[in-house]
Amino acid sequence: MIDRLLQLRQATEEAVRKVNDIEALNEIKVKVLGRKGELTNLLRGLKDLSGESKVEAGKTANDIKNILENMIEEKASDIKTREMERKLLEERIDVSLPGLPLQTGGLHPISRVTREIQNIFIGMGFAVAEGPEIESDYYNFAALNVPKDHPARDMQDTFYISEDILLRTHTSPVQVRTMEKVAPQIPVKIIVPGKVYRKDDDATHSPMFNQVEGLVIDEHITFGDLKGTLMMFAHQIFGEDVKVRYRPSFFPFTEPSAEMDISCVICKGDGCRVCSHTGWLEILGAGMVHPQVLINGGYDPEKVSGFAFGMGIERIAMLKYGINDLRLFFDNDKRFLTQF
Ligand code: 2NM
Repeated sequence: MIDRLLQLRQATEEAVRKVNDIEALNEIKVKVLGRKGELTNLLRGLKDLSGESKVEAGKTANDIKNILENMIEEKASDIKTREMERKLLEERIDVSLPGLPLQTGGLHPISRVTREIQNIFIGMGFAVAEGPEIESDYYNFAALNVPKDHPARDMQDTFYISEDILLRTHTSPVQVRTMEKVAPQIPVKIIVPGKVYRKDDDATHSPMFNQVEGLVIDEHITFGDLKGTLMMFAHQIFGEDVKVRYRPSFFPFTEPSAEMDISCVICKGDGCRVCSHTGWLEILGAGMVHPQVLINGGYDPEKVSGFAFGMGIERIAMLKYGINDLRLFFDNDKRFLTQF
């Protein structure tokens, strides 16, 4: 009996040592310790023994049962630990691997330049005003002294919604609306950013583009105020080293009128394709507000005077960033837009 017990112990220990998965280990456990297991069967045979040998065999059988149970228990926990380690290794995440870059949104270059222009004028005491893009003939043309036979009023140049309603061709109607609202208060110091619409469509003209216009009204406003304000603006947006010059021009709503040029930001004034070999770039139109426009806005031109100006944002942005094709702003190509 003892021999058979020792033999069973040795055989079982060997089998347990060799086994590597939990199912096979369970099979051994059932085969030896189960209800019909080999050790259980041997224990059943104890009842045929008697005296000393029964006691001895019983004790040995119980010891072996405990030893094997412990061994199988330990082996099971070994297998589980190894299985867990294998799984962790297999599912390991390399936390040092750089993550996928997040696609973050950003401002359109036109929005950036608009804000930059706004901030420069806010720094000089201007307020920002906005108004409707669908306008009446009165605010867009008549109040601004634009005569009935002016080419801008032609169907060819303006998007008409009806005979009297149109898409604004400049943001000046907002200046007139502001004057009406606040007159005869002084001073007026506003800039008006926004979309405007003209019936052009080619490489250098878009049917929709963005403008910033400005208006100052106060006592004793002179052309010197206009020059100083716009020179400050040019230096802040293009750099202190740019030169400015003014040329006479014509607008129905200003008298006198002028155009401001800056020394070419590409060639520094030497002459290149961008400045048509003149060394100068036209960047805005301006002038002293026409007395009739002041009257239309509710001001007395005998008591106050003013200057006004207007510029195209796309053109400023193209010069600032060295962009050669206007259509890039409207294509929505992320390869272009993500550069800003
Ligand atoms: C320009 C050029 C010159 C202008 C005039 C006015 C108003 F309403 F005050 F009369 N607003 N904007 C103006 C003057 C605009 O754009 C090239």
